Amino acid sequence: MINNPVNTLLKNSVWIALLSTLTACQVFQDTPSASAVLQSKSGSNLNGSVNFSQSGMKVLVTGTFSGLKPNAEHGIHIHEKGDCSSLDAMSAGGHFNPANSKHGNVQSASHHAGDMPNIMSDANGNANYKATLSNFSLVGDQAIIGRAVVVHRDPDDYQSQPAGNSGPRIGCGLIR
Ligand SMILES: [Cu+2]
Ligand SMILES: [Zn+2]
Repeated sequence: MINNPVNTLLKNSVWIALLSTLTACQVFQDTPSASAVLQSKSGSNLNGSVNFSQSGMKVLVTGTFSGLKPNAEHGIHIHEKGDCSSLDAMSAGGHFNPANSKHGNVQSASHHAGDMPNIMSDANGNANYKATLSNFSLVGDQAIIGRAVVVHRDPDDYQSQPAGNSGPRIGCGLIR
């Protein structure tokens, strides 16, 4: 084939189109998301869902809840097992803790990968939740997909071991 300038231009255009398509796919794969629909547990009336969206090294966590005790804080964590089958959600195991750390506030030096800030409910027992966290991920060895998000009746005190003394597990959802 003769390598004239028009042919070269055409070939380059095809390559640019192909590369653009590949780049678009790559960007899509680099921003994974996941969600969990909560099942009420321990005899609670909790309803809710939690969404996770990866942005670089951070995960944006958003959630909506109803049926909580009004005007109160409630612990919420990632638990290690994606098993919400038991009535008290104990089947979900302990806090996700691949680094074998102590339980604590996500803003302090020592905390589990699965630790999160408390939910705050309003006067009607509803809550909107939003937190940007870097202690877990949707990809790699800190990944939470396939694990469970658990909501508790009481506040996490961010100190007591091994789980912040946040009381019964009133909701559990598989992260997928
Ligand atoms: Cu928990
Ligand atoms: Zn913990």
